[in-house]
Amino acid sequence: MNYKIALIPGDGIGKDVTDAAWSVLQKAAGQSGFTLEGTEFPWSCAYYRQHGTMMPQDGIETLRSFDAILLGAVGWPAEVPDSVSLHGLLLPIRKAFVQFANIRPHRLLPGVQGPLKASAFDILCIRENTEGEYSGAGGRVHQGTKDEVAVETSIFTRAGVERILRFGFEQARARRGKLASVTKSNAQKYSMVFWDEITRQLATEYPDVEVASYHIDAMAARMVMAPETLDVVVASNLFGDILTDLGAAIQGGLGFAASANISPDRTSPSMFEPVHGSAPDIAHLGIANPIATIWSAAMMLDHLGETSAAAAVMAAVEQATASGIGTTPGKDRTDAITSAVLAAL
Ligand code: GGG
Repeated sequence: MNYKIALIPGDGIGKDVTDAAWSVLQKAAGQSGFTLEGTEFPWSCAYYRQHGTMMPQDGIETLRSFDAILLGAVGWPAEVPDSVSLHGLLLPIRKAFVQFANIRPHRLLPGVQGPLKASAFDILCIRENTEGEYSGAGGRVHQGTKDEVAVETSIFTRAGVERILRFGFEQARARRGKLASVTKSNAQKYSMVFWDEITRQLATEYPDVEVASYHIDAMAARMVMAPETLDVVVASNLFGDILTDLGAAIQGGLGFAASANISPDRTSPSMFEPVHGSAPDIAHLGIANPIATIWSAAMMLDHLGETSAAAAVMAAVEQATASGIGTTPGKDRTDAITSAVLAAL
């Protein structure tokens, strides 16, 4: 079997971490008897400076023919505003390919010391990925005057909320049977009350899943105080984005936080990327931790149906971290961590 993979390293440390993950993927593929054919696209803030757009006009159509996308990081705020780079590349890909489920696992890898006393947690955050607060609906008028107004509307559709919650229920059913649905329905009395209602409606179809609704503030506290009580956590685009940085923190840092943007009906490619951004402060120093991207690459193999290769990559990552490699920020260089994973593989 041959899989066509679109590689978008992006900005900053994106190139270092995708190169690392690609070398691990190639070795895993060779061992498991399939091939991965990569095509690299230079779409990034550097591309924007040359062309005035983050990707070409036919970028989405170009990506459509691939089996999956591996992305590094997007953003170089010193030269391109983050709002331009995010809305020019990452968000359009997620929306165009209906990658409505952004899956982000949070657990401690062996040998990694998190900041909490609790170490036995295993949380799967599922972030709604195509609408909500990141819909891009809004505008500004009277710019630069004292009468200036900015409006940004969150869009929650029944179809969008129902499909992400149903995805969450299914994941909970396949794991430990617990779903936490996150809103702020005391303050946001339309969209979030709507989300809570749909949670209750779907719960009747999943009597085997234990469901609880939390406000985002209570969930933030619970992830710190009692993370071991959580299994699957499902949240809107913005809330999921914020909670998963907290998830990254409790699992030892952004260097360990993996993610998959899943298009569940498989009519379009899914995209795999670390949660972290381009980290301009450490770009080009060769010290970025590639583990989040290697873990995301393992999620890609799993999605492609190469489950034993995916498990082998994760076992290799865990063997490397258990021996202390890559567990302390800044201690091991990107290539040393990659070599340790390759050796374990
Ligand atoms: N690794 C992808 C990346 O560059 N993430 C940075 C970021 O700001 N992402 C926003 C988002 O995930 O919505």
